[in-house]
Amino acid sequence: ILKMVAPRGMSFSSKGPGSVLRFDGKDLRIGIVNARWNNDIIDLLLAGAKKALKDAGVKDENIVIQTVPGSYELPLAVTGMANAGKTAGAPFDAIIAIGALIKGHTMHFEYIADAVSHGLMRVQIDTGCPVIFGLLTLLNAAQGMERAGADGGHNHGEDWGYAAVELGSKRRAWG
Ligand code: DLZ
Repeated sequence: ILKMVAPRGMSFSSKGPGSVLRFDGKDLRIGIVNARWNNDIIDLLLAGAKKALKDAGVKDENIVIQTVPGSYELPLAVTGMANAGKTAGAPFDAIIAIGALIKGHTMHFEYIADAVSHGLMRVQIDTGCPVIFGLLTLLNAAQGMERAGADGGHNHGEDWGYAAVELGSKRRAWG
């Protein structure tokens, strides 16, 4: 077993999806459903996701965005979007669900986080449409702003955009 040792004062990190694999999004149709709660965080994540989609070649007219009040509404709205796309003969290749849940003083956060996580997994298994999990489960708003790339940091929304293009492309290959 090869053991990697970081030089003194440095640490190795394998966090994140690794280097971005390039997939061509020019023919893909991507949906985004975002919750409006904690909208400072959401707006940045949404911008990051759109930036990545465009960078991967997804056309503006093939990016459809809907909003819902809060994260709890995401699974049903994503289901509706996936089904509506199929019915209209313009199926979505992937849908990104974006929400930011911030822990409060009651058990509310735990219940919603659990329900939404399971709900979104169920949607993609049931519909066959890849659902990208853009739900941040946060201990405070500052964690969310950091993950949304405020102050020039890494914006997780970009990862979700690229993940949507990768899964959308792969799903086409799977048939
Ligand atoms: C009610 C609520 C609370 C307290 N906190 C959040 C939150 O941090 N993030 C979020 O996306 N939504 C929150 N909501 C709203 C619920 O998700 C949902 O919209 C309402 O309970 C109505 O179903």
